[in-house]
Amino acid sequence: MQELFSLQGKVAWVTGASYGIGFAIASAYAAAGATIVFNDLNPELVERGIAAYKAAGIHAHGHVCDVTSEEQVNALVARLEQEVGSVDILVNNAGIIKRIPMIEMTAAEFRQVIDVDLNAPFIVAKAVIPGMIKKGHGKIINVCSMMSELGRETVAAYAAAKGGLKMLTRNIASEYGAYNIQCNGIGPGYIATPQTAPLREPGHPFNSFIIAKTPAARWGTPEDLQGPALFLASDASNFVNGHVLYVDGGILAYIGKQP
Ligand code: NAP
Ligand code: GCO
Repeated sequence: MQELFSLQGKVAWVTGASYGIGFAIASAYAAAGATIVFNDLNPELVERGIAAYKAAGIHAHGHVCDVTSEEQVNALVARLEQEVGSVDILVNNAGIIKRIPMIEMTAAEFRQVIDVDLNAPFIVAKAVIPGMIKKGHGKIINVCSMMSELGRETVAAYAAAKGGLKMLTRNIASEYGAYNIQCNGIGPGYIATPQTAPLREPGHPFNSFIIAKTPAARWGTPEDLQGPALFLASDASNFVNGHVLYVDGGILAYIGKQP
């Protein structure tokens, strides 16, 4: 069984993984034996990430790369092939959110969210798939959301992007499954990270709303995602394709607290 979940000898690239969910997923992959590559938007974040991995006993390869830029992504993939080998496992984790009522949101703001949360996973997956085809295997894990299934006030662009990412996941699985490439989504519920910090401020009504909506009666932690993300990256999931694994403490199963 240990062998089935081992990532020994694998190169795993987790995008936007200096901290938060990406950092937790990459740390789990390192513990399972993978070589870790991550990128972030600026040198300060990359340095901060390298130091955080080092403190956790992990030698991670950090690079500055904006995942919305096809040019930067292709250049990084070429560099990785020289430095660590081609990517076996890709986690499209980098993401942004803008919480703005839809009729106040500009088209430029909407486009920016779609660019990072949907176009970028396409760009990065497209860049690594040829190497996976050559190797005869590959794992792509797209970080989806509750908003891949549900709507809520103020997150129109994010929901459109994460819903689209679920379908991109199914399409990659459909198009490249025959090459032994598995593309699945992981759908975190409400997780305590800097992205959700504004919603968790003391006294914010959203905090008690989420706890009431979650059968587990708590916010998730980035560590809650480690086991499911390892499953999707390992040989244990070799016949699981086009699936979104929701890790949400039961939110999607629950109608809500009865009055
Ligand atoms: P986070 O704390 O905001 O981290 C996201 C990371 O992505 C940051 O390091 C960010 O860099 C980076 N990033 C943003 N745009 C980028 C770009 N163009 N190129 C490269 N890197 C970029 O978010 P998180 O909460 O850990 O979320 C990680 C993923 O999980 C996201 O896709 C998010 O939508 C998803 N998710 C989160 C939750 C939750 O409850 N937290 C739930 C469901 C899904 P900067 O720091 O420079 O912005
Ligand atoms: C929100 C957004 C995110 C969530 C997450 C849910 O409601 O503001 O949906 O912040 O954290 O993506 O899965």
